[in-house]
Amino acid sequence: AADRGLVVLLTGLSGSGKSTLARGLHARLERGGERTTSLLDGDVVRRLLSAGLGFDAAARDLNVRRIGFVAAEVARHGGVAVCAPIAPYARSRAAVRRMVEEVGDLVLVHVSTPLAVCEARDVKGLYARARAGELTGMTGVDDPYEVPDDADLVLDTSRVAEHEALDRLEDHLVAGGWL
Ligand code: GGZ
Repeated sequence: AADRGLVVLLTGLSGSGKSTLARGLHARLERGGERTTSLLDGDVVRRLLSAGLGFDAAARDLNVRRIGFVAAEVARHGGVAVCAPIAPYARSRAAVRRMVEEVGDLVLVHVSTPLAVCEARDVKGLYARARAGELTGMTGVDDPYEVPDDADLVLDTSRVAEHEALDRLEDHLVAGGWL
């Protein structure tokens, strides 16, 4: 499977640590030099690929499908794509799975850091704004996060350190024959 295209999709709440893990995994894969890796960074996706899209259900679904489409193209050519949208809806994640599995493999990682921890971190102050009623449709507050029942790996960054989480991810990819 070392030549199979691979998409690693990290899903979880805002502040769960997805982006940090995605960037860390990307760096490790690049350093390893065995696989060329594309990082579909959330901020960049929202700024370019999904510029102008909001956060209602239809927009989120489209955003996640766009990421899936690009990631599947990377996988089609034998590369690895690492992406980390919230991807709160099972339906959108299933659509990504279908696109990817036509051409390669999908590893779904649920970054399961509890809401209370994400909210305590509140890196961008979004949870505070949502609690104050200044922001509506915040995932975990007044918009749903549908917990995946098909995750290959579940990582809670309030319980495992970043390096440990990255070790587990890497071990999983080695065990699956992708590295
Ligand atoms: C959730 C929001 C919202 C709402 C803005 N709900 O922690 P962040 O700031 O940097 O990451 C979040 C990001 C989520 O975008 P995604 O493209 O990953 O979401 S989805 O997969 O649902 O399309 C957060 C910020 O955007 N943000 N408003 N209402 N997160």
